[in-house]
Amino acid sequence: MKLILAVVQDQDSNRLSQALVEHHFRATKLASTGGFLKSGNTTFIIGIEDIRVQKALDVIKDNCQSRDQLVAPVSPLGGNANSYVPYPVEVEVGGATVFVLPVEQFHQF
Ligand code: 2BA
Ligand code: 2BA
Repeated sequence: MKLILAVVQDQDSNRLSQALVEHHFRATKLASTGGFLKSGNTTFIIGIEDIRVQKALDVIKDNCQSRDQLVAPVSPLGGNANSYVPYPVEVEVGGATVFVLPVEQFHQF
């Protein structure tokens, strides 16, 4: 068994939820926050048999898209003035950042 952790953009989370249900995958959604942009994203936890991992990855890939996002400048107050960028910078936020971990045990009580 494997555990898939997928960090996706909030805009894609409902579509991905529906697609996972349609394909009979079980999942849990957590509200999360990106460390860099400090804005909301969604983390899916999907416990799954090894043989179905690739299909789940395909579903994630098909339902999540990358987007460019502007990062507003942050005042250097209390921070490092040398790294201060006074204008918005565009970053590409990926469709999904996915980790696949081995599961040692799975219980449902
Ligand atoms: P939910 O996804 O809201 O599912 C609630 C209950 O609905 C499940 O109870 C199960 O009885 C049923 N269910 C869910 N998905 C189904 C499906 N594709 N086909 C048929 N029935 C389905 P539990 O199995 O006790 O799960 C309780 C909660 O634990 C789930 O809430 C989900 O948040 C989490 N969970 C369960 N299995 C998971 C897994 N393999 N990976 C990640 N999270 C899981
Ligand atoms: P955030 O940390 O808010 O990052 C959003 C986007 O900003 C990233 O997109 C990347 O393009 C850029 N970025 C992040 N950290 C950066 C840095 N130190 N320097 C320059 N640019 C940076 P993605 O890479 O597609 O990541 C989207 C979200 O996925 C991240 O949101 C984070 O929540 C999660 N994530 C990405 N890589 C991760 C990792 N290795 N471990 C845990 N979570 C990760």
